[in-house]
Order: sequence, then structure tokens, then C-alpha cells
Amino acid sequence: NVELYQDALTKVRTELLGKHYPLIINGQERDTAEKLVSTNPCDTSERVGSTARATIQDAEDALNGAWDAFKTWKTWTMDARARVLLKAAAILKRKRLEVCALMTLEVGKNYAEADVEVAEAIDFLEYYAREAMKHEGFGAAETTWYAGEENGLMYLPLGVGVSISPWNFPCAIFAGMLAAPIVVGNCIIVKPAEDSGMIAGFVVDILREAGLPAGVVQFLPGVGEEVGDYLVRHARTRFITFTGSRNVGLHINEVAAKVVPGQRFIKRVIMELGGKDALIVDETADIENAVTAAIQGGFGFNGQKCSAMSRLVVVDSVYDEVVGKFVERVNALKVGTGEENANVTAVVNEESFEKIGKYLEIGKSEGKLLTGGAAPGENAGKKGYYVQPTVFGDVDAGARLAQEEIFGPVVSVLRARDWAHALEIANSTEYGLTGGVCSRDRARLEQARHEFEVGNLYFNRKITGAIVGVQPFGGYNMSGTDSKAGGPEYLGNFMQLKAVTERY
Ligand code: TXE
Repeated sequence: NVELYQDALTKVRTELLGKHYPLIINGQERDTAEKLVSTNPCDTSERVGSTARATIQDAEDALNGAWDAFKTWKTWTMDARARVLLKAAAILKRKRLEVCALMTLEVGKNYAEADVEVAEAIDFLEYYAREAMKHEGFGAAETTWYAGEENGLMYLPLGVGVSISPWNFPCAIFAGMLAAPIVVGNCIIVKPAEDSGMIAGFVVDILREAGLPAGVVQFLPGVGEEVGDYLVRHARTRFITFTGSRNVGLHINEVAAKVVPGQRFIKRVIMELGGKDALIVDETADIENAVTAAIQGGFGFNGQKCSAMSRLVVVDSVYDEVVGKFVERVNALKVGTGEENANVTAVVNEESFEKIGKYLEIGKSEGKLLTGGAAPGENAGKKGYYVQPTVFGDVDAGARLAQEEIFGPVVSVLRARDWAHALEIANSTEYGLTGGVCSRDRARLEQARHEFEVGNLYFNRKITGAIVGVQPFGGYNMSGTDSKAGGPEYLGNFMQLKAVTERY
């Protein structure tokens, strides 16, 4: 597929480079005075394209338009709505290499990671469609739950919400966060991250091609603190589904809780936040396998995943062996562009590049620099937000490097006295998204099932990658409000029950 991918890259460079994605409000394209420009993080001289930059008025129009569209969309049967998602999944499948190529150019994701992500996006669309179809009768206005009787339960949509999404899974998370709400009958305003608006626009175009009626999804690329904030605070925003950093998430949660004049409901807020995920390696582990798991989990998409392994917790008796092998493998990682499928590419933008640079400095006083440690900002003569894959050793569990999400190719190694201490260290942050244990001691794995405080726990393998519909993905503690794509309960976030009784 790599050759096909290269062809797709050429095609995207010829056809999409410089493309501008306007807003889509009520099915109509609408442009704005300001633009959001996307630059290739691996070669900042390359302007990939742009999207419109929505204003407050655009947000207001999108919200009102979505409520209008809701009047009709909620009368569609679950089945009919699901078919639009399945059609969109089929189109996405056909265009998957183009999306991979666009992801490489817009956010620097290498082919291997992009390919998995597009597959996940397809899975989300198909999974939510299937879940919806499974519950025949949901959401159609005139359904009687029990034939011949008027008693029964109605599962009805909430109305109009806003989806605020991150740049690091610009296709899969974006698609998943809109698919679940709309398939049960809601309408939604989608506000993608400023760094990945083009991919979002590409996905919205696919939904329109699949026959999604105008107004069901309002495409509103813009600045989070402006139009995102405006919609979060709005009296007519019924729910907010957010994926992003802890601080922004907590801020949104706080703001959304304030009831404003004219508001008739309690807003629902569904959140997927950050992580500071740990992989424990004990003295019984298969060391080679553990090191492979650490490399994959630590440096996939440059560690820019909420599920990335940013902490490696090693029991003292095997610390030197594990760390020695790990550093060797880190030094063998290929740094380069996404299109050459390098293991580690440039981080997504200037802001991230600066932030990670600061942590590299902090790390030098909080731990022992074992490899990397520089942010050269260029590679093979090309200017880009390049950060060397970096490992700090002997980091203290309470250090900033072991507590705060860095969101880059930086791993902290922590030394544990024994298994019990390792588990205690792993649980010592405010997050709880993914975690792992490399051990052959079944009693310890059993203990981890009960005591390792994460929503996604992996044994003897990398701690990233949850299969949609098989492994619900979500966080404990400050990593989020619940797990998505794992069962009908997730769709429950976007529905409300009505118990109808005529006679007992
Ligand atoms: O997040 P940001 P990013 C997390 C990951 C990391 C973050 C990186 O752990 O912390 O996402 O993505 C909008 N009011 N996850 O940098 O900055 C902003 O425009 C309203 C966890 O994008 O939080 C963007 O659209 N909106 C996840 C979105 O918020 C605001 C998996 C996210 O931006 C806003 C993937 C404001 N005041 C990434 N400020 C998981 N747990 O599954 C910003 N935004």
C-alpha cells in the first residue's frame, strides 16, 4: 500500500494543496474574512490549505439552523439515519488513502499511524450505525413499544449539541464524536481543532455526499476560545461532547454548568481528556517484549496521543537491563517526515514545539537525560517542529515530568522498589486513561485488574489502540467522563427516555 499512498500524496498535493474549506451552515458554503491556515509541521515552508474562521454570528446561525434541522431529522427512523452513516463509511473507505495523505500533510502523521486512524474512523461510523439499527424503533416519533398497547419506553434525541475535537486524531475522533449523537437523532455543530480543519472539512464533505440532510451537521471551524466558548455558554446548546486537554475540558465543564437566561435544560457534557499513562515492567517480564511495547506506546505519533505511554515504571532489579535496551531502541528510531513513514515526525505546531521544549529543560533538573533532549526544529535541511525522541531516567513520581502531560516524544522512566511500589507509582497521577503491566505473574495481573485505575488496561503489550466496539475507550479520574464505542450505554449520553403508560 505504500506505493498507493505515495500516489495519493501526489494526488493530494495536486488537487488539495492550498484548498480552502468554507463553513457549511444549513448546507450552504459560507466564507469568512479571516482564515485558519494549515502548515505542514514537517516542512513549515509548505502551506497545506486553509479553512474559514467562524465568527460569533456564524456560530449563532449554525445553532439556530441546527434546531430547525432537528425538527425533521428527529422524525427519521434510526434505520434511515444509520444508512447515511454506512454510506459515509463506504465513501471514506474508497477515499482512505487521500485522507491518510491529507493527515500526513496537515498534522504530520506518518502513513502507518494514519492508515490505522482512518480504519478507526470507518469503524466508528459503522459501529454507531449498527448500534442504532440494533435498537429498532428507537427515536421514531410514533413508535409503540409493545405492539397493540400504548405503554412503552421511548428513546428520544436531546436536540442540538456541539462537538469540540482535537487535532491528534483529526479523522477518527472527529467522525466518532459526530456519528454517535446524530445517529440517535440529534443535530450537531462540529468545531474541529484549529490545526486540523481541512481533514474535518474533508469528512463533512463525505457526509454530505452520503446524503446527510442540510443542517444536521453544521461545519464551524474556528478558534476554540471564541466560537467554541460561545456555544458552550449558549442557552440553546443542549449538550457538549469534548475531546482535548484536561485544562480546557475542566474549563468547559465549569462554564457549561452555569445556567444562563432562557436556558430550559441542564447541559450534558461528555469529555475525553488527557492522560499520563504508565507501563509497568516487573522482574518476571519478557524484557524484549516489554521494550517493544514501550517503544510503540511511547513514540507512536510522536507520543501525541492521550493513550501514549509517557511513564515507564520499572522494578529496580531489572531497571538497568530494561532501560539499557529501551534507550538503544529509542536511538534507532527514524526521525523524519510523515510521508517517508518515519517513526518520529515533527510535532504538530509551534505552540506544542515550545511547550515540549520547556519540558526538556525541566527534565534536565528533574531526571537523568538518557538520550535526546534537544528540539532542533529542523531535520534533513527542512524546517519543522522536530523534537528528538527523549528519555529521562530516575524521574521521581512526584516530578512535573511524571505528573504533567507533555504530549510529545518524551518518556520518563521511574524506578520502583518492587511490584507493589510500581502499582502505587502508576496510580499516582490525577489521570487514569490507559495503563499496562508487563509481567508473567498472574496474581499481579489479577491485582492490576482490580487496582490499576485506568479505563483501558493492557497486559504484556503496548497501551495504545482500542478496537472500536470491542474495547470501550475512556478515562478514569481526570481523563474523562466515561468510555465510548463500547456499548449501547454510550449512545445513552445523547438520548433521553420517556416512559409511556396508558393502562397497567
Ligand atoms: O487539545 P485542546 P488539543 C487530548 C490530549 C491532549 C489534547 C491535545 O491528551 O491533552 O487532547 O489536543 C478547543 N472553549 N486528547 O491540543 O487545546 C480547541 O479549539 C471551547 C484526549 O487539540 O484542549 C480544540 O478544538 N473550546 C483524547 C479543542 O478544544 C476550546 C484523545 C481541543 O483543544 C477552548 C485525543 C475553550 N476555551 C486527545 N480552548 C482522549 N482522552 O480520548 C480550546 N478549545
